[in-house]
Amino acid sequence: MFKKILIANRGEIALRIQRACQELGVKAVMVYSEADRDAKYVKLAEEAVCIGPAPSPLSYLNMPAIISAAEVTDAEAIHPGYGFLSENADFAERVQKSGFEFIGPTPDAIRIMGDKVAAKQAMVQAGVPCVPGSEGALPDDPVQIGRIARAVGYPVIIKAAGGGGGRGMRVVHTEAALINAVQTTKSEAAAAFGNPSVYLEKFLQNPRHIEIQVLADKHRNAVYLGERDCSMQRRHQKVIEEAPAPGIPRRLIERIGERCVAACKKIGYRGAGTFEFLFENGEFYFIEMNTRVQVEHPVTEWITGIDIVRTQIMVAAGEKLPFTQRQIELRGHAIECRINAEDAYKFTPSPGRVTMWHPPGGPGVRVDSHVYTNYYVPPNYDSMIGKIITHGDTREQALARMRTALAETVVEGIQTNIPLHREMLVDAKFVTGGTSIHYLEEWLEQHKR
Ligand code: MV4
Repeated sequence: MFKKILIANRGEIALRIQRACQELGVKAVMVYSEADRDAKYVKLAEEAVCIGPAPSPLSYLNMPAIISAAEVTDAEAIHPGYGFLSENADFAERVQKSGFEFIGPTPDAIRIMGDKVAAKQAMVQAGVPCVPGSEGALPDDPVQIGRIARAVGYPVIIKAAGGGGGRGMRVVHTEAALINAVQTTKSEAAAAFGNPSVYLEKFLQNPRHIEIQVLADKHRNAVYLGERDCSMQRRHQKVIEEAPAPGIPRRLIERIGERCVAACKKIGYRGAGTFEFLFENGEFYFIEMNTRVQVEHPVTEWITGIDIVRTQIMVAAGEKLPFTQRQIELRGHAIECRINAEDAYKFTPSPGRVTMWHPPGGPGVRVDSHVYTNYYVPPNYDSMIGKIITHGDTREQALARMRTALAETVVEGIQTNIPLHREMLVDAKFVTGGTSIHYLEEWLEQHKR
């Protein structure tokens, strides 16, 4: 096992990784920007290194500063967390070439999954079901593009190969609008991602977002840890996640999970990963793969009893996965509410001093947050300041515990989205379960204030 790891992230996930290090007896080096200097999770680490001023491009995205911090502290490995440099293949490569272990997949795997056309081709070859569409990037010839779209059937969606997470997409309803939409998406993609390549898919009108968590080691062992339902989102930002996904038969999950594991083995994937699917009319359609630990990993940790962050570190150190697929059993139901420093209905960011932080507790409640009374939420980063996760034997119990947890929680001095969560947790359709990716945005439209 490593003696020392550098944590190249901030906030709640930096604290989460530090906790895993403590449990493994691994020393943690925290890097921080000037904006995070006084945060308690920074003081808690064995060592801490300032990597630059508050703006992320100068600190948490500053590759030479982070690698230098690893050098001066003699760390052996770098955990990138999520966001920032976590899915940057060039960073993973520079980490490796500087003699450190990157806690994540190989640079090649990150690169393939970052190119959505290459990722989809890899999945088709590995037998993972994908959304019907163009095989590979669209050609330049408008006649051929027209033929592809007609064969797929309208509506279609044009997506940038360099996009992902909802960036660089355009829905097309008629042949008349097709060529213009392709041209516009290509120019935007060239400007935004430096890659004009686009592909086309059948547009699914009312799907759910279901994702499969996988873990793989360096010895070609891979397992899936069930699914998560992440359909409750606004503008591609997840708000509530849960596991298992309500109403989806176990045998369907098992079938798709086995496909994901086969794909991992085929491409030599290692570390934690997530296969994102759209689920509509009883069918799964692969859309993207995330090559990092995700914000919502705790719901999977709770229903499987597996520590995903600890396992990431163990497999990066070369250890074999300490469990087989047969040993993985799902127990109960878990729900996560993301706590954001923002206006609950206008969604404007609300940074500033937290004058009171009173987190919930009790049976079946977990809080992942770096916040405390008198913590200052800097305006420079993502608005998510923590997560409340509840577990129960049943979905009903997990929901009931979440309602109690949200009622107990006190955050003063800044605005948060907790009022929205309290409303969602008593919303009849959400409580029934199985709402689509459009549900929250439609609800907000109908409850304008
Ligand atoms: C789609 C789609 C419908 N049909 N692809 C958005 C984020 C990116 N990961 C893929 N996205 C979508 N791709 C086809 N063929 C609808 C979306 C989509 C979406 C997907 C997941 C979660 C939220 C979403 C919100 C709007 C659109």
